[in-house]
Amino acid sequence: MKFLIATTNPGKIREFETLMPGHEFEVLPSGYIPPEEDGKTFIDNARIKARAALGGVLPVIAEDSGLCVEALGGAPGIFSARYGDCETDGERNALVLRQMEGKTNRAAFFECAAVCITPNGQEFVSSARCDGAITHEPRGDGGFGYDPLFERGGRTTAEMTQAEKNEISHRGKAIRGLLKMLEEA
Ligand code: ITT
Repeated sequence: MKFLIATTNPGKIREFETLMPGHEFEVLPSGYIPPEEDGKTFIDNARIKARAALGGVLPVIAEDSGLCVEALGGAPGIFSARYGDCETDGERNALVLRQMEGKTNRAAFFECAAVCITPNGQEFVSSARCDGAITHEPRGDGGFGYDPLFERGGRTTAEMTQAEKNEISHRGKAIRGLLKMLEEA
C-alpha cells in the first residue's frame, strides 16, 4: 500500500522508512503548517494530525508519541516535543535529567498512538508502549529526542541499531499493529 506519512519530525521519518517494508509512502510537502495539537491524549493528537493532512488520494498515517516518567507524574507525556519551552533535544534531555536529580524511581515509558485515516474516512488506531528507565547521563548517538536518556536492557535506545530499537519500541509495535489491522481490513 501507499500512504502519506503526516509528520514533521525527521527522526520519525527515518524510523518509518525501516518500519514499513513492502509499503511506499510520501511525506508532507515542505512548508506544511502542522495543526495545533490541543488534544488531551496521544490518540487525540494523532487523530488531529491525520485529519489535518487528509484530502488527497492516499490514506494518511500520523502518530503522536512521548516519554512518560513515573517520578515526574507522567511528564513530559503529550508535551514531549515542546517540554519546558526548550529549543533543542539536548536542552530537553538536560531538563529531564535535572528534574530527575536525587530520584531513585527512574521508571519511564515511551508511548505511541498511531492513526491511519483512509480517503473515505475509515479510521484505524494502534497504541503501544515501551518500558524502561531514565539514565543518569545521556548515552549514545543514534535515534532522536529522548533516546540518549532511555535505557532498556543495559543500553539506551540511542545505543541500539535502528533494527534493535524497532523491535522493542513503542513506534515499532504501534506501526506493526496498525499495518496488521490494515492488511486484515
Ligand atoms: P509531529 O507531530 O510532526 O509528528 P513531533 O516531534 O512534534 O512531530 P510529537 O508531538 O508526537 O511529534 O512529539 C513526540 C516527541 O516525543 C518527540 O519530539 C520526541 O521528543 C519524543 N519522542 C517520541 N518518540 C521518541 C523516540 O522513539 N525516541 C526519542 N524521543 C521520542
